Amino acid sequence: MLNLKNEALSKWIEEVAALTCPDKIVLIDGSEEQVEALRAEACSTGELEKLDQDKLPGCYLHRTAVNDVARVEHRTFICTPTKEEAGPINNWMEPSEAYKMLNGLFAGSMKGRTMYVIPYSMSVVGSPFAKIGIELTDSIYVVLNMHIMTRVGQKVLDVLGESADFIKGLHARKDIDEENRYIMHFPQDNTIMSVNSGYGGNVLLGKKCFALRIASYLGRNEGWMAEHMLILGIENPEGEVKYIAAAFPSACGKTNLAMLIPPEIYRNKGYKVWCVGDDIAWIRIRDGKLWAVNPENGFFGVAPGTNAKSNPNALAATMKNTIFTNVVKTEDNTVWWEGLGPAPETGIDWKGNPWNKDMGIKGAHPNSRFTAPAENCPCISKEFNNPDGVPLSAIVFGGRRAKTAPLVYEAFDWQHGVFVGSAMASETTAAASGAVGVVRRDPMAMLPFCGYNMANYFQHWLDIGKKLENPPKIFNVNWFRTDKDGHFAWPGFGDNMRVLMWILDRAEGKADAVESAIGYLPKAEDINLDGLDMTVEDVKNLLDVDNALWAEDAASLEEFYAKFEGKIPAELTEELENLKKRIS
Ligand code: OXD
Ligand code: MN
Repeated sequence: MLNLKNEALSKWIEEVAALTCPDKIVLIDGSEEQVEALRAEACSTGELEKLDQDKLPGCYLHRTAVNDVARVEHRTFICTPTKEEAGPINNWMEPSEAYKMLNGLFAGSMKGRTMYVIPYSMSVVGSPFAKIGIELTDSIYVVLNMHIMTRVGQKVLDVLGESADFIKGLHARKDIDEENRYIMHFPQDNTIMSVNSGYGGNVLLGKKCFALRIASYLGRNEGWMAEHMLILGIENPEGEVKYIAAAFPSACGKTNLAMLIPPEIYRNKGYKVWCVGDDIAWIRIRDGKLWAVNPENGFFGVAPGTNAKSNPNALAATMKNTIFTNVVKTEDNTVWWEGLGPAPETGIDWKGNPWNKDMGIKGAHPNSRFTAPAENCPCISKEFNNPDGVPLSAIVFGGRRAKTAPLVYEAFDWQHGVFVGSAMASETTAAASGAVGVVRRDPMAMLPFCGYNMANYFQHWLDIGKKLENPPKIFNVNWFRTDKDGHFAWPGFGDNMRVLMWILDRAEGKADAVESAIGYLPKAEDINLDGLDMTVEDVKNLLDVDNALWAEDAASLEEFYAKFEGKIPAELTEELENLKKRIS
C-alpha cells in the first residue's frame, strides 16, 4: 500500500484496490524518470510504438481497439438522486443502482495488472481556478496522456495536503466490451467511473468528465462556469491583447480558430493571435468582469484535416513529445493521416493492418488524435500559465448552418445572448453518418457535457449575467453559409479574423451596427475585405436574414425547449416569443 499522508485519499485507494485487486499500486510522481520508464514498458508490450526519434523526438503511436474509437454518448450517464436533476438530455441512472452495477464490473478487473494513482490539477497548480483530481487507472496510455493533458505529480499532492476536496476518477480497461462500457458521473459524490474503454475522451477523466460535466455542476453551486470553449487573444500593433471565448459544436473548426494565423493584411500591420485554449474554459467573476483559464495543459486534437495550411500551429505542436492515436504509421516510422499531405505509398493503418494509398479505405481513423503539450504550440499565449486567467471582451457562439444564421450577429444584451447560446445548432455534414443537413441542437456546445439539468444551466448563465457590471458582449458566427451553388460563401480559416475584428470593435464600442430581427448585424462595409476576392455585395448576402428560415428555426427551438417540460427559464421563453414576433 502507498504511504500517503492524506487519509481520505488513502482510504479511497484502499477501497478501490480491495474491489479491483491490482497486483501493484504505483503513485505517479510526475518525474521524467518515472514517465520514461512507463513509455519503455508500454513499448515492450506493444501498447505504444516509438516513432522515428530524429524526425519526431519523444513521439509515440498508439492504436485503440477497433470498437473503441470515440466518446460514447449513449453509454455516458449522470447519476443524480433524481432524474430531474440530470434533466431530459442526459442519460440517467439512480446512484445506488449505478454503484451496484459498477462494483460488479470493476470487481477483480485489475487482477494481474498495475493500478496507477495519478494526482492531477486542472489549471495551474495552486491557481484560484484550479481543482484537483485523482485518477486511478490500469492503463499506461492513460497515465502518459494525462501527463500531457494536465499538471500531474507530487506537487499536486502537496497542494492537496490533507484535504478531501478532490474529484475521484476510477478507470479500468477491463475487456473493452462495448456492451458493458460505461462512463458514469456522480456529481454529488465528486466521482467519475469509466470502464471497458481505452479511448481518450472516455478515459482521460480530467477532460470532458471532470472539466466539463462535474465542473459544470460545481460551477453552478460555487458561482462560476465550466464551458466547452476555446480562448484566444488578439494582440494589436500597440501590444494590447483582447480575449475572446468561443463555443462550437464538433466539426466546426474549433482548434483551427483557437490557433488562427492572421491574414497577411493584419500580420503586416503587426496583429498577432495567441491561443490560450482549444476546448475548455473555466470562467470566474472578478471585479465585475469575466476571467477565463484553460484548465488543460495540452491538446487532444483531431488529426485528419490538420495540415500546414489549415493549422500550421497545431501541426508544429505535434512535432515532439506527442502521442498519436489511430493514425497511419509510415514506412519511415513517422505518421500520416488523411488531409496531412500527399499519401505515402504504403504504411500500417489505424487497425494495424498493411495499407496502401490505392486500397480505397481510410488509413487513419476519422477521429484519430494527437495528444500534444500546449507549450509546443508556437502561438501559445504568454498568459497560458497565468493563475489569474485572462479577461474576456466577448463570448462567441457558432454552428454550421448552410443558410439560416448570418456570418455574424451580436445579441441585444446578456439575456438575449444566453438565448442565442441556448439556440445553438449545427447541421450534420456528409462526413458524419446519417442524413446531411439535419439540425442538431447543441446549446452552448454543451449538449453532451452538461453535468445537470440544462434548464438549470441556462438559469445559471442568466444569474451570472446579473452579477456582471461589465458583461462581455455575446455574438453568434457562422463560417459555413453556402451560396446558391452550395459552395461555402466565406473563406473561413485565418480570414475568420476579419469577423473577430468586428466583434472586438463592437466590444469596445468602436463599430456601428444595424438592428435586425435577430440581433445587431455589421454594416457590410465594416467587414474588412482587403486582400480578399470578395465584394461588399457578397458580405451583404452573408448577412442576409431570411425570416421564413428563422420561423422554422424558432419552431425547432420551441420543440427542443418543450423537452424540458416547463423548466426553461421564463426569460428565455420570453426571448423566443419576442423573436417569433420580430420575424413574423
Ligand atoms: C472533443 C469533442 O473531443 O468535443 O473535444 O468531442
Ligand atoms: Mn471538445
